[in-house]
Amino acid sequence: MKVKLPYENDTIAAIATAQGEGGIAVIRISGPQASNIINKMFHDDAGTDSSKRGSHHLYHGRIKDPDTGAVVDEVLCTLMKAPNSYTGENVAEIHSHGGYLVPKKILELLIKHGARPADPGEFSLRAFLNGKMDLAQAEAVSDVINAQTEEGLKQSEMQLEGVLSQRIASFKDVVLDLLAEIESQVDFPEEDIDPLVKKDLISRTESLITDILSLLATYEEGRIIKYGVITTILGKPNVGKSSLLNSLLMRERAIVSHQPGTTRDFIEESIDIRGIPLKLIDTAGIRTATDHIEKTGIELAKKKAREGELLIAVIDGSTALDQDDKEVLSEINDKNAVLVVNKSDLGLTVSDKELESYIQRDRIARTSAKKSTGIEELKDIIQSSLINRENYSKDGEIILTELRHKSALENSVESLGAFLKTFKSGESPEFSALDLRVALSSLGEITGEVTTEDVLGRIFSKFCVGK
Ligand SMILES: Nc1nc2c(ncn2[C@@H]2O[C@H](COP(=O)(O)OP(=O)(O)OP(=O)(O)O)[C@@H](O)[C@H]2O)c(=O)[nH]1
Ligand SMILES: [Mg+2]
Repeated sequence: MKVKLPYENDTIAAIATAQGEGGIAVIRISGPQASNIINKMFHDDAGTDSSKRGSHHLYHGRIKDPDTGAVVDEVLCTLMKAPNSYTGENVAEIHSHGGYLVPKKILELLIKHGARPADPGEFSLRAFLNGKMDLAQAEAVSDVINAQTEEGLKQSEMQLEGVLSQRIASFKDVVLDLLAEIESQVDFPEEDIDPLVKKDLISRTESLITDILSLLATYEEGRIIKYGVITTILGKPNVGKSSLLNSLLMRERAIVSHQPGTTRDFIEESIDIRGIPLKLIDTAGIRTATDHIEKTGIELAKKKAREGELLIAVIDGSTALDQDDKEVLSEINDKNAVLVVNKSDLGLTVSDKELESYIQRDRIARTSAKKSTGIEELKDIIQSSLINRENYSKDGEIILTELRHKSALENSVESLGAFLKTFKSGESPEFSALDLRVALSSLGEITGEVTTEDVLGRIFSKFCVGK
């Protein structure tokens, strides 16, 4: 989306619900002409004069084509007058019957009578521009819609509530205080700063840097929770890869058979492991195959393993390691990997000692995919291989999920570091104040006080239409 500031305040409309079969659909319109346009086509049951209809009331009635008088649908309609609406403008919502045709017809009527089709995210963009929410909150709207796990949703809801924004505001307060004190010195350039005051300013800056760094450390977890991890299951034929997939999913998704070479193509499934969304890929067993289709499947399996962020290598622990297993284990290399020693119910013959040269002991899980044992331990190992335990957030703590926020915080730490350096070396207060101003502006980028048309365009174009 191209955003041009200042924003032209026309009237936009879109279908806000997912297209397709459904009980109801919501068509939304926002802007100065919203009520005029709605009043041309909505007729409530009581025949109320449109000027007498209350704001934030739900009216039952009909949408009629203003040109022909033909009834389009029986609907519920509400008008939310500015500034008390999502966008801060006049907003109307029509709740019509669902499906493809009815909402499309209503949207066409709105457009014919003066509205413009909304761009993706344009309602939220307007909400941001009209001060209804800050930029971090607006970003959270799309995160709530796209959340893949309960944990991801919880984080997005917290960000939407403004928890991250408050944290950033508390950082900004510290910088503003520092700035006020430093700038008060500008008027007395001939006097040196009291050493006690200087010491205090330094220690406040240092503790601010520590606080920002501790928020930055949560990004590892945040990124994973938001975007998920592509995870490939790799192993020679018949070791139980598909059984393991089924066991993790707790349903019979993939075909399992005693015949080696059962899985040919790869199978992709999403799963929530301890709050982490994994895209789990079951692949064809790795061996020296002669069959063309199987060979292609094996090449694909290796490719998937190299592309994935996490590798789950599987061996049959009830039999000795052979050349095919060793080839699979060689794929671990320097990858983030977990090793599953499967078929533990048959008794394990492969020892840790044999596996040590391939992988650390704490990355080895012993399972029986057939009996679903060892699966919880495997989940623990997957979780700890993705998120460093020390960085794990405490319950209810906000974490960083957005690269944009991470970069801005890193920049602010850099500027605070530069401030410390110049300030400690006794540079003029005016000079050190400059770095504090840059730090403040980096923090302001997160909540959107400092922003550009480009940044806004990039953020809101990722939204769906109607949000
Ligand atoms: N006893 C025992 N048998 C298992 C276990 N896991 C899988 N099997 C059996 O091993 C055979 C192969 O299982 P699959 O899950 O199809 O193996 P795979 O690794 O996907 O095999 P390919 O798709 O051919 O590469 C089946 O007969 C499974 O029932 C286990 O933990 N214990
Ligand atoms: Mg299989």
